[in-house]
Amino acid sequence: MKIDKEWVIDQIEKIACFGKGQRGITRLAFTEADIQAQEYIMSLMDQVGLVVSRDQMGNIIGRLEGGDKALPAVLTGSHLDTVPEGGKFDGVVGVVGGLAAIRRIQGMGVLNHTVELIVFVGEESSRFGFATLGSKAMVGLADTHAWSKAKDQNGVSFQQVMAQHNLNIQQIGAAARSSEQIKAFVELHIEQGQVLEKSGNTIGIVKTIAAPTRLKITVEGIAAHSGSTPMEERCDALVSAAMIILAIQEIALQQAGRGTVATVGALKVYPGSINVVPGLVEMWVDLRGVNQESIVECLQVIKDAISNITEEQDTVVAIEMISSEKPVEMNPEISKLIQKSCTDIGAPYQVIHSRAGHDAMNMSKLAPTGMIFVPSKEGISHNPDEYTGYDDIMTGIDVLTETLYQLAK
Ligand code: HGY
Ligand code: MN
Ligand code: MN
Repeated sequence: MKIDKEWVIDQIEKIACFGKGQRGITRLAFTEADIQAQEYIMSLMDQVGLVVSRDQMGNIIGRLEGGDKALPAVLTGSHLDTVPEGGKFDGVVGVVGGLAAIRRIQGMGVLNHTVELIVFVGEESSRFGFATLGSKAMVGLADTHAWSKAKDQNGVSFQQVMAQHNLNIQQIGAAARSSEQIKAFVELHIEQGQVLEKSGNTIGIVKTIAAPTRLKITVEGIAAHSGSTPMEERCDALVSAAMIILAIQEIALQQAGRGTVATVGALKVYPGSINVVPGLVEMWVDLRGVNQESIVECLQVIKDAISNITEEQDTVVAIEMISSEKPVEMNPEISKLIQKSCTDIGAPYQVIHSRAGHDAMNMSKLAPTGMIFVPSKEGISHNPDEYTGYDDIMTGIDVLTETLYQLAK
């Protein structure tokens, strides 16, 4: 069945309405806007004739039954939740593109293998601090103990949010699937970098996915009166934090040649009043790379720098490792299949690393996994100006369709 570009544009634009704000789209995991987008996709899956269900984590599964039920399924999918003030393409391209590919496959007669479209919940770490919740649950890596203690910025616990949606955190384990059930997983996603745009290629075949190492750093000083406390008698937690942030920037720049990056993306100052010398600062660090040695070295140099700064500043620092995931290689056989689809279709492609994390990182532990990238304009993502041309998205859907067909026929 020919899927016209207008249908794809229409779906992406409709989903973009859920969580649309003054600046960009904010559709955090399990918020009203996220649930609305999920319900919209479930209704689309139903309209298209898929068998629609949710697992115990809340992941949505749309099945196009194959001719031989005994055979393992071929999966595609991505996520609908966004970062705060995000764009309309991150994750959505893989969900809408996956549905468009399945609609095309429906027109090719009944294939042997079942094909499934998955909408993974909670891919972004923005709300609860843990990334790719849904795919972790699907591969049996749910950390229900740590997740049960997670709270969002408003103090609402992950456990409460699950319960609000009739999901029981203690039953998340039942969402885990066995590798016998799944033949392959292929995810279509925007690049979120500028490699494809600069090279003029439309398709990126992902070789390695950089995985996040994340820290929470708490700096303790002494809150004091901003007027009556002499400069030399202060123990200013925010000054120490600022020195740590600059040190992290410097250290990451030294590792940049090995592809490692570090970001301090969130910071909280207490008590946060103009007339109080900050007594406490919390900050969150996101370290990424495809070279594990460089990540480990970067982490060690950051820790050494922190202890020097706090000694000099007479402040106290605690470092909590939130996560430390290793870079993940995509399956060479699946990548070869994607490459063959590109040549058969005549889509210009190249092999690429993913600097962003994805559900495919986890799914690669369950089944042979591959990723297809389409270009991001000026490499912008996690930003209201995130943009991917619809012709490029359609080429990505062409490649995804051909790859899924070859796997499922
Ligand atoms: O943070 C990431 O890499 C992705 O957006 N989850
Ligand atoms: Mn993202
Ligand atoms: Mn994403």
